[in-house]
Amino acid sequence: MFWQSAYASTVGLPQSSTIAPTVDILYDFLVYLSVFFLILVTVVMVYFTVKYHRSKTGRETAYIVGSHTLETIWTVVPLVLMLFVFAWGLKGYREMRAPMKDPVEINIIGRQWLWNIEYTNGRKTLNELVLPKGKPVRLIMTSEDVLHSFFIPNFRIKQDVVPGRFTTLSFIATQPGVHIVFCAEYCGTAHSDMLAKAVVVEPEEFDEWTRTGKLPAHVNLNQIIGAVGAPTSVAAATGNGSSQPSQTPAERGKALAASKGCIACHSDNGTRMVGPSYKGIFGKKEEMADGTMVTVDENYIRKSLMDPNAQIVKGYTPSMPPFAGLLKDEEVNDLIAYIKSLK
Ligand code: HEC
Ligand SMILES: [Cu+2]
Repeated sequence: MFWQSAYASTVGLPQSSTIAPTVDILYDFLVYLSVFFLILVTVVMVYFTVKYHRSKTGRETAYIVGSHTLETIWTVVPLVLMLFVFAWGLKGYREMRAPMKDPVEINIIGRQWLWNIEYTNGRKTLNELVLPKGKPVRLIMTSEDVLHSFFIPNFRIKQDVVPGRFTTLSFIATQPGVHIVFCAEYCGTAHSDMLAKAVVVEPEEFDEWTRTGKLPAHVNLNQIIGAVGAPTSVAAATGNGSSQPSQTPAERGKALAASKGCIACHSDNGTRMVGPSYKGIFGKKEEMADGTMVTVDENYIRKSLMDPNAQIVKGYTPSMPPFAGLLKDEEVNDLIAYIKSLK
């Protein structure tokens, strides 16, 4: 029956990440609250319809001008309820957004209509996100063309993927197996085929996979957990993860820094040149020429490359040429990985 699948696909999904129960409890509360008021309003309405029916003789409609008490009640009660739900939602949101300790970082580039995924050792996959069970993971995502949205229903996480900047998702997956990933932002004709699989394995199996590209034998990529009504042709093009990476993104970034001429102005060993050294800048708080403080993160570096004069590091002249249009998204990711590696 349609209502059974509707139920299963909204409230009956497996809870496969640490945040999933937090999201579900609030969702259930909203559903039960709505049902409570639906019943309350319906019962009162039906009761009044019968009680004050026109056929009842000997009654004259009273002239009622209003009631401040009633109006106050039906304003204040929903207000309090809404604020309560807001505070509860905010708490969950902040939990989701809090930075995690030593996450496994994974770069994702969305494009019409697939997901390119790359790990810090250079292993690349198409539409196949392999994850270690019970370990913090941080996805660093961007889009090459239009807006996409990375959505793993079983994990209860969803984030827009935006061209020209990075957005991130942090989570801990708890259930081994294969989970479906949807693009949740309409992005053109093949949007509904923009599917991927999140494959959760034990941490040792994950390490093995990042080294060799071999998933453990017990993983069946066609057995998707809790995918009610999901298309059977999910991401047919999964799994080119078996090709051995020849270089890590950081190594490619180092080569790029040379070939794109960055080394003329930037050192990797802390020496000040025309521009600041890359060494140890990632994650640092820096002062800009206008006195504002910024934290060097992925978005800041991207901005520094594309539009260097938007934010000038204090003590330097704005002499860096803009690289907008000269660097591909992959190259920006590689340069960031390189700068990150210079601790
Ligand atoms: C002509 C010299 C020059 C070249 C070439 C150059 N930069 Fe810069 N870069 C600078 C200067 C000067 C600054 C500091 C002023 C500013 O913030 O724009 C800077 C700032 C930066 C910052 C911010 C550093 C910080 O401490 O906040 C990053 C990141 C950066 N450059 C990366 C690069 C990369 C990557 C390339 C090559 C693709 C590159 N730069 C090429 C001169 C250069
Ligand atoms: Cu999409």
